[in-house]
Amino acid sequence: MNAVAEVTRRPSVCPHDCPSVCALDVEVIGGKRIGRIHGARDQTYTSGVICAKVARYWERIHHPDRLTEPLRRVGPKGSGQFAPIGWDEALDLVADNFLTVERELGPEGVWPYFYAGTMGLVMRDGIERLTHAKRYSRFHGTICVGIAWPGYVAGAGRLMGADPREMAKSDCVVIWGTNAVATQVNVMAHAVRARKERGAKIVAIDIYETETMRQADLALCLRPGTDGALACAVIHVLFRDRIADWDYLERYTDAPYELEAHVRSRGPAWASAITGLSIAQIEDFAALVGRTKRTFFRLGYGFSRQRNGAANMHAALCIPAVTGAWAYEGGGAFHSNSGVYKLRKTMIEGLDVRDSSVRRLDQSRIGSVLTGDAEALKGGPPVRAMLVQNTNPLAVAPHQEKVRRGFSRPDLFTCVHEQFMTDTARHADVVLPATMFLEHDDLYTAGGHQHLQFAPKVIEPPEGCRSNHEVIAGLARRVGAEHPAFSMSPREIIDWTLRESGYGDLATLETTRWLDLQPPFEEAHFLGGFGFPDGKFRFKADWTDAPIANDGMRGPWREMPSLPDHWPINEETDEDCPFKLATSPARNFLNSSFTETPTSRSREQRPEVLMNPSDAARLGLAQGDVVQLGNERGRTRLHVRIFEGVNPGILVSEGVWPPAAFLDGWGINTLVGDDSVAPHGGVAFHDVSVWARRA
Ligand SMILES: Nc1nc2c(c(=O)[nH]1)N[C@H]1C(S)=C(S)[C@@H](COP(=O)(O)OP(=O)(O)OC[C@H]3O[C@@H](n4cnc5c(=O)[nH]c(N)nc54)[C@H](O)[C@@H]3O)O[C@H]1N2
Ligand SMILES: Nc1nc2c(c(=O)[nH]1)N[C@H]1C(S)=C(S)[C@@H](COP(=O)(O)OP(=O)(O)OC[C@H]3O[C@@H](n4cnc5c(=O)[nH]c(N)nc54)[C@H](O)[C@@H]3O)O[C@H]1N2
Ligand code: SF4
Ligand SMILES: [Mo]
Repeated sequence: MNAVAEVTRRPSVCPHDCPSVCALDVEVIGGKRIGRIHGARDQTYTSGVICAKVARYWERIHHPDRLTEPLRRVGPKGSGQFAPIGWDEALDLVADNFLTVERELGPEGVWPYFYAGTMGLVMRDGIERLTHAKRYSRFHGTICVGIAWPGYVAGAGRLMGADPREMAKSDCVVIWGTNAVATQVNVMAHAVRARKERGAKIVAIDIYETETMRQADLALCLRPGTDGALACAVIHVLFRDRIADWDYLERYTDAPYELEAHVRSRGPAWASAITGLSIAQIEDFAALVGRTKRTFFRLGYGFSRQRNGAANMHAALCIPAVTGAWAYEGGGAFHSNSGVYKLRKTMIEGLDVRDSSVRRLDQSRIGSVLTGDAEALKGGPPVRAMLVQNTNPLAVAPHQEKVRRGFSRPDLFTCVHEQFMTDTARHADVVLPATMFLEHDDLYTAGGHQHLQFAPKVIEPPEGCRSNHEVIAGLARRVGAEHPAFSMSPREIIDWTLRESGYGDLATLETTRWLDLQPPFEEAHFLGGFGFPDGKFRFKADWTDAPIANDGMRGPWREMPSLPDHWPINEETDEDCPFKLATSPARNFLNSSFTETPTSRSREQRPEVLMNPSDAARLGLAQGDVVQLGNERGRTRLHVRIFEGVNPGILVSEGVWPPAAFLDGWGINTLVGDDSVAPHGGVAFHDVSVWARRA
């Protein structure tokens, strides 16, 4: 008998590290397998649109290479030689090692390490509860938002902005430093709607011709790390041509006269020399945003991944405060809404047992931490044991040579909880198989919008896989960590969190699927004042007073400009390293995730570097030749793609490919620095000086 399996639709939420956090309708076949995934139509931000890689998620969740049994290392570190063991045996082994390190070095010798492979709050952040309950070394998450957020809050005082759905009501949408077509497709959907329905202009600002740039009405392709100069020149024109909104400036900003005087010497000619844009392009852009009150500045992460990125984010954010666009629906700015939720995370993260005197180690400096850099270790003991969940530092973290050297240390014990045999898992002593989002319950906030969403378990996991929560609870029992949430279910933790935060309860949220927590117009547009005691937008950033969680001042923060400026602190090119490299996202991958799925893999083909034809000719390179890139941190070989859409002297390599996909086995992050970026740390992924030669 060959009965046709029944297809049902179940609600869910995309767990991947993407500002869109889409509401999903998932086809479930015969109660067991996943079919096509659709965007939920009635969630007003997702509005039925999701990216192609998640629509074909069956490729990832039913992938034949998924990890389904705990493994113990039997060969040298990184060799990939493992033998299966039982769950109890595996957890005992991890606990024994953690207890030994604790006895010998104190609890700070253990460093639980995680990131946003899943954005579900219970599965992502539950590991913090174990950290705090045991006083293990704390984790300072800087790799993604570390530069951008301080730049935004230095001006606005709070991490929120105009309702992102208002983009559809704008007359001009400026997509600044984000390749939205690839990285958060919904931004494009709303902007294109504004173009169709109201004739809105779309401006894109990037350093090469991305798909987003191709779809824009005005595409500004500037030199990497020069957005601050562009912003200054725009502000110069706004004052010069008397299109600055002085009523708004007087009422809502801290130092408009100083700003006006300051940008007088920073006009289009000055900025043209720095940015590489023409004077006419800068004038046109300034006139457009100055004369279009409903201009929506959608500020992305990409342009913050420079050593001067925080200053540039702040500079760009100053523009709508000069035009007064904030006062209009469809006007203002948006970077992230992470500041709107204000959830009580006591149960999820164990905040009630957190000891602030325990050292915090910087996620981005994992290579330095693991290779014994005293400053990165904050003068404390070495790290000798790690639990890694939801992240793949051997591919995604900067200065890969140091990271790999660290993970290869014979005296370091590593447990990696993963869905696939990533590079990080391959270097582990114990590998544990993890569930995927459709196989567990979780609660989701978002960066790119304002919904709080619940996603229930939809199918059973493969036999052998356990959720992050189960692993954390299982380890807690074995290492003597105490907290009530270790014996609660994810549903109980979510219910407690919702109730205590004033968001009803889980039963209700499960029925409604999401809560729209967008603050009222007046608040989101800061019409009652910005997030500082005097309510004023700060043109004069006080970098030591950023109202955002941080771990103190980092990098050359003392040299940061206060008023918007071009801050020339980025890696210089010179005779030895004449190219600037950016490591921008690949459309079909999400960081290192989806590098394992067949369609994504075949669309992206292989690691490549985009190079202008004139540079290629000078180096004697033809399309598809192998090129070697290097700097003082290391070198790697990959194929060249000759491309007119990247300017001479600029190189772009898209995607965080597994190191093994490169000809020498060294990933693109071999070239990226792990020095702390001002003011609070983070990685300058798109600010890399390199040499290039025919290999
Ligand atoms: N398909 C896909 N989607 C993703 C991801 C992915 O890897 N692939 N990653 C996810 C994650 S974790 C995040 S944080 C977001 C990030 O998404 P985005 O906010 O889009 O940030 P980036 O991907 O870092 O870079 C965006 C663009 O900034 C450009 N850029 C680099 N330097 C500069 C500069 O100095 N000035 C300007 N104006 N532009 C510059 C890059 O070339 C790139 O095209 O995307 C998420 N979504
Ligand atoms: N060169 C370069 N490097 C970059 C960037 C760049 O632009 N250029 N971007 C940086 C940015 S913005 C970020 S945010 C980081 C992100 O870096 P990562 O956080 O490492 O992101 P992913 O590569 O997606 O890896 C997440 C891992 O989590 C696993 N995972 C997913 N869900 C679960 C789960 O429920 N449980 C467990 N145990 N595991 C799970 C996935 O299988 C995957 O291997 O990368 C950074 N690295
Ligand atoms: S656009 Fe982002 S949030 Fe939406 S489905 Fe794709 S990866 Fe997930
Ligand atoms: Mo990120």
